[in-house]
Amino acid sequence: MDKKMLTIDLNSQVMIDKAEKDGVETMYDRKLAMKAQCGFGLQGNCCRICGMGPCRITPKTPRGLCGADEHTIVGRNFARMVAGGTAAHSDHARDLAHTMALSSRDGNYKIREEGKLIELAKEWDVATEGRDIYDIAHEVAEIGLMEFGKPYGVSRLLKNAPKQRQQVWKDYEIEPRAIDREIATIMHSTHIGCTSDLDSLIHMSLRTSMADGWAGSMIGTRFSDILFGTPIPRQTEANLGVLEQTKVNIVLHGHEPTLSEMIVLASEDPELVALAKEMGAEGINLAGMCCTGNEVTMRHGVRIAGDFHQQELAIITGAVEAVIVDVQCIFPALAKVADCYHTKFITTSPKAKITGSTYIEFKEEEALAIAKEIVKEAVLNFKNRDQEKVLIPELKSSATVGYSVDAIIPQLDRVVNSHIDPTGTVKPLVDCLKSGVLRGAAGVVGCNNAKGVSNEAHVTIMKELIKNDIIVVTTGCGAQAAAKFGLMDKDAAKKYAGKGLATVCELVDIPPVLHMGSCVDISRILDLVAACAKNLDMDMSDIPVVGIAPEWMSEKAVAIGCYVVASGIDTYLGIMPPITGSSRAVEILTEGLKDKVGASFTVNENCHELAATIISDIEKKRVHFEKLV
Ligand code: CUV
Ligand code: SF4
Repeated sequence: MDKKMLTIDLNSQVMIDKAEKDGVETMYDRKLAMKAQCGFGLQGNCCRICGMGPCRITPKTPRGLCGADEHTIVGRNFARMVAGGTAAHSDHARDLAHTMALSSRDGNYKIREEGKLIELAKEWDVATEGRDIYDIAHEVAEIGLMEFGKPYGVSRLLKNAPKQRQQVWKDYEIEPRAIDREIATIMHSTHIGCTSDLDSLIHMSLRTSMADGWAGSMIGTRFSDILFGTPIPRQTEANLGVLEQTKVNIVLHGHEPTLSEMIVLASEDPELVALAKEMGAEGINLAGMCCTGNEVTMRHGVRIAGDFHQQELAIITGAVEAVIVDVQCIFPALAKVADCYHTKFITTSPKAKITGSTYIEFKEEEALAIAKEIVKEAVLNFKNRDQEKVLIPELKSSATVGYSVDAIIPQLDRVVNSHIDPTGTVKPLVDCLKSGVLRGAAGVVGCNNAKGVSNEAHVTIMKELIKNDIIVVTTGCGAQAAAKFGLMDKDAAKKYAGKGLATVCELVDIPPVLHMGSCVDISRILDLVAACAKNLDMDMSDIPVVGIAPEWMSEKAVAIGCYVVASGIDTYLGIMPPITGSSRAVEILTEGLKDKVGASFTVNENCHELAATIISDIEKKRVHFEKLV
């Protein structure tokens, strides 16, 4: 098979050829080498939870040594994926809460968004009158940190949901308690000899995922906005073509804005810019990758180098002086690829030390100084670039990004600088949904998965949806696919959108696909759907909105899928999760949950069929919706 057929991105195809020529192995080589994947693993019915295993379920051995059947084994594995994903997102949020606790008027981390802090303080019953903004910030940070380990009570963010949805959570008993507690409970309950009941394992998975969506991720986004500013629309470009021949190229990859914000500052430092010129470069060019890329493009318009599947390919351009990473979604392979070029692969987090990388530990207390040290490493490395090994592919697309809820609402309202009123100002959006000018809204999110062709499902599905007047909001690597393929260009509405959506886009001057941020920022999508539902006095499950993860791969994505379903939003996956070993698990997740939370999963690995199903389901949902309005 031709490796290049494994991606639809033309730049990636050029780089796959170059890798071959340079003798560098990439994920695409490893994918072809790994011919058959383990069938038990694919179905989720291999158990390695205790030392008597691994136990694999077959018709001849229908139970593990302890007697666990396929339903128990699949359920436990699934629950552990949710726990892993919730842990990753929430630990990211915890770091931001610690950063807010450190914030000070003359320190590296300041309060940028006082209004948002005060709004949150009021929500959390923190006194604001006559107090120093930093005292308020520190108290809010402390309360945020308590959400991780408080001994009693449930997430304090649940009350942002419509009351109907809160009741569903109460009745089904999935209101999450402290975030760490939910994760620990899953690890405990899936230990050998605890929960074997599948319904209970799935119930637990949903409750834990709620600690991600309606606690960890929400804290992550709110605190990031308070510290670094709420995104507003801005212009940028995306794809490997944003790397520059004549500048020091730094790729920022990973997740937490605490590091990347400081790198952005450091890269503008006059001394470092002067040093770059001394080295013979014209300046310093930052380019983002994965969710860190999303964070810095949303807040600064930093251009996007690429997505999860392009991390090796960026280095293969031979033009990258440093890849700077913190946590999550970083291929360990980057160390080896970087070795083939002059690129420095710089890890910074004690939570993600990678063999073969250069480790410079990032500490929030000395943030800017360390960021400058890291950028300096990159700048000094420019002289080592081997021009003969450089090939920067040409393509890049322009995109308008930065659509936080706070930006979308006034834009749709055509009122600039309006303050968000969670019940009032979504009216224009709600009216478009009611009248059917917009048939519905879809959140298309998530990763790239080598089980399919990189970017194909994202781009196919998004194009189909907008053609059918379904407005798309996106985060994560889905957002990067949209940006790379021109779907975030304001001209995209004319080219690809149906008549209704195109009219709305032209009227309010937005692209048909809106970039809402990183994966953690899916909390923004929850806020938006909740605001629409409240405006209509409906449950979130009553309105024609869907969640889609066409190319998901991470445990975080599994947690996200679960909390989106738990929020009453039907969720469509383009990759089958490892659950097919249990017919009952499939039945509960794709059907049974409907009765409990008003939504469920649909899976189809054919993206054309999946798009058609989504469109027809949205139309079905409209019938119900139109009766209610
Ligand atoms: Ni957090 S989780 S590959 S970077 S979206 Fe991209 Fe997004 Fe998946 Fe990772
Ligand atoms: Fe086997 Fe049971 Fe141990 Fe799993 S927990 S490895 S099924 S004995």
